[in-house]
Amino acid sequence: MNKNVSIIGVGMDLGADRRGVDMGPSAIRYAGVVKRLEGMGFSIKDIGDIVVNRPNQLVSTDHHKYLDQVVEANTTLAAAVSKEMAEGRFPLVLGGDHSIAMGTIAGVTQHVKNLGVIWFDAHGDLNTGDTTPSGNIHGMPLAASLGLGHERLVNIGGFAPKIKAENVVVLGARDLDAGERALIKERGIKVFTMHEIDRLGMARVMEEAIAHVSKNTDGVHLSFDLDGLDPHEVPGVGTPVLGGISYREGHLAMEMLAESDVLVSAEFVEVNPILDRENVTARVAVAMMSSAFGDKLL
Ligand code: HAR
Ligand code: MN
Ligand code: MN
Ligand code: MN
Repeated sequence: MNKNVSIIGVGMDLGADRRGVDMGPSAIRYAGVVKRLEGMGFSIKDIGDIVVNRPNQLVSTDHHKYLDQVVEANTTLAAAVSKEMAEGRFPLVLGGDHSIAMGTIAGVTQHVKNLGVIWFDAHGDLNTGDTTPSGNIHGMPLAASLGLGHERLVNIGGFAPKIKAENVVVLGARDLDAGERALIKERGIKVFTMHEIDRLGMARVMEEAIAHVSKNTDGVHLSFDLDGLDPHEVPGVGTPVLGGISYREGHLAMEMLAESDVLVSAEFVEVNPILDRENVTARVAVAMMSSAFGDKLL
């Protein structure tokens, strides 16, 4: 893996419409991400946080809360990610609500033509303005990256679509809305729900997932929503769903990803320190990162 890593924080919670994940980047830094990765031999450049403008009241544009601010922050993020990659560095983005994946992926795909994506999440994030039950944009970034939904979200970074449905794997899903289920079937998106993880085991699921996202792609992006893990282990997430991936399974998944050596970029999102205890969720995020980056026990 690329030994030069750029950390980019995005302290945004507008896509979730609930306070707390704006402090995610601070919590992850406090949990020692820089030291941990430096200890593994990585050269870390922390570029700090992207500026996010927060209005003092809710602004909603037809089924999309805070559309202007989310588009603006993601446009800035896409440029920052692209700049770091142009300098030959691996972007490691710290969220923030999951809407920031639109900006990360828009930046990465300026350098990687056919990008595979592993979407680690309790949710599908495959809603559009027509199907969203909440108007929260963090439920839409995977759809937008596939070119579906509001044209301003779809065109972040100035081009669309960013990725192809056949190059995506969703891992850990257990709360999918009706519109998302329909889209998964219609587009044939590969989804390993908790049912498949229970049934096949994480090792087999990851073998299949890695093969799927590596086929006909030039690199893989890891979009890691901490709520993919079980809330008993990571209570500090905005939208917890019971019955998630265990610490051990998540850890194994990340180790297998490291062994496959396909990652070109990664983001860790939805850490909410307000709902956490003793910053354990951010500490788990750092542990998952170090495994994904090839930390070895022996
Ligand atoms: N599916 C629901 C919606 O679109 C909830 C999604 C959001 N939560 C997340 N994203 N944390 O993964 O409103
Ligand atoms: Mn998500
Ligand atoms: Mn989620
Ligand atoms: Mn739901």
